[in-house]
Amino acid sequence: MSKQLQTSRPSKKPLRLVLIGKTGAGKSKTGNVILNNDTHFQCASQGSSLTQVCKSSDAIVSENWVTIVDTPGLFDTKKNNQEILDEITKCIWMTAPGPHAFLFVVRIGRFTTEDLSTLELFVKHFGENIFKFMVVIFAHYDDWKRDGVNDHSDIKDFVKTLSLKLQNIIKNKCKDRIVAFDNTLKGFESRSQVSELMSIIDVMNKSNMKDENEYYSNGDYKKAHVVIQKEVMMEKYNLERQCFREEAKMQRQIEEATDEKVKKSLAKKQDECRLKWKERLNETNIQRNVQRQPVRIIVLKNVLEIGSAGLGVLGDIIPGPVGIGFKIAATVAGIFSNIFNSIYK
Ligand SMILES: Nc1nc2c(ncn2[C@@H]2O[C@H](COP(=O)(O)OP(=O)(O)OP(=O)(O)O)[C@@H](O)[C@H]2O)c(=O)[nH]1
Ligand SMILES: [Mg+2]
Repeated sequence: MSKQLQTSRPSKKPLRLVLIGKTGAGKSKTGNVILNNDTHFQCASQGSSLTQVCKSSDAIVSENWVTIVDTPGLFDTKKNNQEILDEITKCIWMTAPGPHAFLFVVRIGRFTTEDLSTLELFVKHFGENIFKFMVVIFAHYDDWKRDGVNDHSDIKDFVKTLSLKLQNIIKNKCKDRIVAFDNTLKGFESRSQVSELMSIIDVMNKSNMKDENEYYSNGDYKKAHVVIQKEVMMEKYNLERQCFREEAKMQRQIEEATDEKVKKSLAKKQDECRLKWKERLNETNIQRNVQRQPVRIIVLKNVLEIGSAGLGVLGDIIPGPVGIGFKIAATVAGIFSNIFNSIYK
């Protein structure tokens, strides 16, 4: 290659966050505020519940590549068990190999049994260990201050007014990891509450890393990780084939061109194309795209339902073209990788 290829995406530390909480607590809005853009998640209008399915979005925040999964207020939307399980499977898919933090969003001053039920639903599925990775976000801080029904401007004092059960969750289980969010703020003030959250997550991560668990994981997450890696491999193989065909076609055109000007312009086009392909073939980018595609979740659903059948033989246990695809991809990907490594790495 004539020029050193560079990728335009910065290599930031990935941070995977899951928003949980009851309907109307402010999860989607908080997600937008963290990602610094109101277009990531749709917010509910007064009194109606909006988010119906899990959605993932990402952006760079404080030097991290932050992926946030917004979840529906599972308990309040009266979903049946199967629908709840489907949403949890999606959440696992989108945050595999595991979330660095579960952000439990509560509307300050309105902590109810529904908030607790939502939390319990997640604890039931993910286990008590989830608390090691939990931060409580008190949203609607502006409303609470304006209501003036409290004598406490500090949320630490506010926590002392809560029921003993809630105080226990916050103090003993979440180790006082709390932060107030006024989602109506803009500019510097808005960013400073996000920075406070990021440093709480950072301290929590460091402490969890000492136990060799920077992010939350369980058996389902481990299975999801294996499935995603295989999907990434297949996707990479398909993209490399496309890229190979395009490269060969361009090379032929350059060799066949007789006019020097045309040759030069084709060579320039080839360089631009290689740059584009380098970006598309980047494994982190492929993985990000794979984890964004809801249709792929069906594969994970199959695996979780099959349970202990064994992950090493995914190609055998997953029926149909996907299973066959795994086997073919494993064999052929190696051959293609060698060719592409020489051009694109
Ligand atoms: N004043 C004020 N309004 C907020 C705040 N956070 C969220 N809201 C508003 O509260 C309403 C509900 O917020 P959402 O973020 O949609 O709530 P949600 O938890 O995602 O709700 P579901 O999607 O139904 O589960 C929206 O109108 C938001 O704009 C806040 O800190 N202050
Ligand atoms: Mg929502």
